Amino acid sequence: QKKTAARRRPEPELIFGDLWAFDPAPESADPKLQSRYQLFIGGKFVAPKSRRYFESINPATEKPLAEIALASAKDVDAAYAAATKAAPAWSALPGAERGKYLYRLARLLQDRAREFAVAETLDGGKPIKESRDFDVPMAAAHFFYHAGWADKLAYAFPGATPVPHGVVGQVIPWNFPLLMLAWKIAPALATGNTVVLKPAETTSITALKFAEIVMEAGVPAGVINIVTGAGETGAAVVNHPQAAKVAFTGSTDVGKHIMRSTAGTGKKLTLELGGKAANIVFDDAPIDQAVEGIVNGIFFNQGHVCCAGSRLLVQESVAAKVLTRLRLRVKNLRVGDPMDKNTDIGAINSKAQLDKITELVAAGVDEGAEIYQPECTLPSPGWFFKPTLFSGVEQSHRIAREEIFGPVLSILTFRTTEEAIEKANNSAYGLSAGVWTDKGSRILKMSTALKAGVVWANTYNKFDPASPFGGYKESGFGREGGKQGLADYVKLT
Ligand code: TAP
Repeated sequence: QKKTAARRRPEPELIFGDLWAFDPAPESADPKLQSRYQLFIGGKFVAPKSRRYFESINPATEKPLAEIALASAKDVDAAYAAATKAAPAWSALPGAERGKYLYRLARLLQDRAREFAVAETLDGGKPIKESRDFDVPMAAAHFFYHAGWADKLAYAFPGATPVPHGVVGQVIPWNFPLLMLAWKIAPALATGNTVVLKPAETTSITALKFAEIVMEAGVPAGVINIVTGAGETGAAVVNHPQAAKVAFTGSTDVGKHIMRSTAGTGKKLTLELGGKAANIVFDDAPIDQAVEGIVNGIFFNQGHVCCAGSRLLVQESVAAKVLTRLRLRVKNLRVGDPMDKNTDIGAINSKAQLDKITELVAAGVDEGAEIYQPECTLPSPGWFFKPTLFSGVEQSHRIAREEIFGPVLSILTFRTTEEAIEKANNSAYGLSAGVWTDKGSRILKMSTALKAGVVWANTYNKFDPASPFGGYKESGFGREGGKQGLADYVKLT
């Protein structure tokens, strides 16, 4: 009988084999979008003092989805006032009580998972199978994980008393809108801080839907405030005098700017910035498995991933074999409607990002690398880009040095382990890396030698809330996730 039941249950379509995935209720698939979203300040939705709104566009159709309030400096002031007022009571709550709110947020996200997945895909362009199996479950997992820490902080910092900073200003990018929100809000709340968060201009909707959940969960007014807008709103969040800590995820350029503007203010700062990860394949690697890892590493979320395996370093003796198999695999990727659950590569998040990718790909051709793109028809309207492989790439090429943040892989070769290490570390960035080999000793050697915050071995893009994530060099500093991620949200006394 057991066997029959097992046979009847369809295999979940988990492309990234995520442990945290679950079956959301099918009836909740309606994204329930409002035509206009207000700011979320002091526990309620309020119209912006600026009286201005901007449109959030569906990148797969180029049609507006909703109007979003544009927060001015005065609105950001109001958000900080609410967060400051809420801070003493929130930090004084017993950890177990704060944990209950986090558990509630996690469960409500699970209850409305399908609705959130659809909203995330419509607003950001990522394939629905990714938002359904990765973004939303991982966001819920992040709240569950930090709920567990809320009453155990004394164990995380033995011999010291962790004290929250107070109000934290948080600014996030557009590539994983809900997940980045979870990475920011969950540890801040667990450690007793209150927050003012600004989502990216092109992907504010799931943050505002999250505000609905915050109300439903009864989180005290002012503990979570969400202000939407463009870069100026972000700058107002970062530079506000009541921000005791600033947590930023985004580009290295803006990160450098923020570091300069917060210098000398006494604000605690953490930066999660760009990357140009090396995914390194040795000749003893299981090649088919490695090819899947390469594809996942660069084409997951259209390559809009800070830790994307965007530089493939392949050992010369297997380079031709890997390239042939890679081309075949790329030929079979489905580019198209993000709402189709068979789509592998969805829409590019914005026209500006599409232009940036197009410009860098043209530079790759100009500099002499060999381009491969499969024959396929891209949907129109909508912002789409073909999966692209560049072979014969030199270290000096722009496509080997600059973050493309799109579905474009630059392939370089190496002969010896030392050459692989030298090439992998020859980057201004240091966020992540991948190593494919049969030898355990080589994995250990590489993970020590590679200057990257995360090194995956014989896998890629594996995440867990318990595992700290963050970079070296121009990829930023500070860690998110795990016990280490909590440390940036407290002062130890
Ligand atoms: P950015 O242009 O840097 O934008 C990030 C956020 O900062 C957005 O909310 C943006 O608002 C805001 N912003 C812009 N100018 C600002 C300023 N002067 N002061 C304060 N905030 C400002 O990056 P992006 O294009 O959204 O995201 C892509 C980048 O993020 C990539 O480089 C990627 O590698 C990085 N990223 C890193 C990680 C980690 S964990 N390291 C994770 C995801 C992404 P607008 O949206 O309105 O411009």
